[in-house]
Amino acid sequence: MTSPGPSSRADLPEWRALAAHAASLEGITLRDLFAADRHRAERLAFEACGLFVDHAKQRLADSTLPLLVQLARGCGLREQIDAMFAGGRINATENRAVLHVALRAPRGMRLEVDGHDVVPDVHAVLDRMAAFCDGVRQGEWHGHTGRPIRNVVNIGIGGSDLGPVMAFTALRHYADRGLTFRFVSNVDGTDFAEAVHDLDPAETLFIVCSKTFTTQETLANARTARSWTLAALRDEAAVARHFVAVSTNAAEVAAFGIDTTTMFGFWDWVGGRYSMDSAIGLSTMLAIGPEQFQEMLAGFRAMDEHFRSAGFERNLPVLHGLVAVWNTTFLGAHTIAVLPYDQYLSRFPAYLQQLAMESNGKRVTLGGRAIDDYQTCPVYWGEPGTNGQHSFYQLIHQGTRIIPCDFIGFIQSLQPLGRHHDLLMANCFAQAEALAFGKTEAEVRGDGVSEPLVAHKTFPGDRPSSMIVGERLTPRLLGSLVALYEHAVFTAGAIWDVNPFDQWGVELGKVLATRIAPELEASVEPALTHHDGSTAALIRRYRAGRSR
Ligand code: G6Q
Repeated sequence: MTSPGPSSRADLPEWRALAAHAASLEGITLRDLFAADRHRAERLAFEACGLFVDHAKQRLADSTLPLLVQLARGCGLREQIDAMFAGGRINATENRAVLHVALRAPRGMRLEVDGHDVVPDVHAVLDRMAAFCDGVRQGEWHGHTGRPIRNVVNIGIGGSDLGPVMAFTALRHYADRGLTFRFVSNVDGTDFAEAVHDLDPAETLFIVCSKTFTTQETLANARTARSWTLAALRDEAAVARHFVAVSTNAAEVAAFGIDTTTMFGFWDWVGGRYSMDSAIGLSTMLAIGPEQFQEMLAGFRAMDEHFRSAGFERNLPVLHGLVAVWNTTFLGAHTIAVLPYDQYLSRFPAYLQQLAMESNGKRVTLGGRAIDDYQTCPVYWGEPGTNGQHSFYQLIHQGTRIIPCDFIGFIQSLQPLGRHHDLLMANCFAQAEALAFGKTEAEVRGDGVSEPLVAHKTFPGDRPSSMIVGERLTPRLLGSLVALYEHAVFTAGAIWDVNPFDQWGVELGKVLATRIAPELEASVEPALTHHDGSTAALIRRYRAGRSR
């Protein structure tokens, strides 16, 4: 696992050129950049797959994008894209191919892993999912007592939860309103209890989503779900009608007691956070139906094709990834705010947090070198507009840190009510404008503001943002939007020389929790000498209270 070329990306001539370029932009503001180029807005806006992406309000001078594109070439991005689409084992630390693009490949296309064309396998699962979803939606698949399924509870965590929740929330407009959907992820029993408190077990279907089927939280919730179901239906045979599984691990699914004929499979070349369009999307398909799910896949596929074939200079995911690298690694931003101006995208920032931060939150290169000479992934966070404007936007406008923003909005609302949508989008555009251009001291004085308040009412501006605009939020558009970010994350990972497809950083906490759980539950006082003083004291305090 050694990476070719210089030991650090920062030693590349293209990197050095960009670092020098960033330094040369010191003191040049967005006002200056707009004043110098009347065509900036056209030059820095790009469009593909139904998405219009405007980077004009980013701190990009004439030569910035060309230099970033040269860096991408110098980092071997083209070769890495080709290797991904060729089914290469680019997830080197787990020795796996990375082929989520095969999940949306059309019938007849060939994508191979170790010489095996995986596309027919993908479509076989999609066909089984569609038959099952049609059965449930049409009432042919019913509960153990013959009652129709009216409630669907997805049990899963991380990649087996965030994608399904985000997609269901985003596409609710297209969902069958006769079905109630709930999502249980946390090992906190409250999550399960609140999700089912008003549901009838005779009408409830559980989808247990776990790639490995060994995840502690998911298995704990699935066991509790089984007890809850059997307490009401009092027949083991009910499990077969009320539980289906989505997994790569048939043996563990069978060991849990779920019939593998109602298991929907996927493959080790699909990472959890890249799996919402695999069988992990079963809840999505149940909600919106197989046809709309296919529409979503078509949106993913269009962006895949664009990513694979478009020149880097106009390639939406490549440019998006490069702008993120520019802001964080070269201009020093610590975080990126994701601000959807669409209530249906309320869970999109949370989804994107995992996608970006679990992928690129790494401190060693693919070759194993500790990265001590540049910053990798920023913190992603956000909330839907306009709510965020009344809470944290203050800091984005006038705080001491620069926080680049991704605004996301639509021309048409799915819920056109009076002036609501015009007001929503007016706020979206206004925020980006205010962040970029601010309000100078002179302008504030010009408003007649008293001298002691001038500094407080001044907006420094020069705060960068990108604007992503779609016509309306459809399943197809959602697919393209998610794929835009998937491939932008891939692009940034290629520049940072990290492996976006492993997640070793989640392991240590899991191991320690497995050790601590029996210490909390033991009837005899356990020896806690292997813990630090703080952790041992917390365990003692918990034990003392637990038995009260
Ligand atoms: C995602 C991660 C992680 C994973 C969960 C659930 O990329 O691998 O979030 O999805 O830990 O894992 P299982 O699906 O195996 O239960």
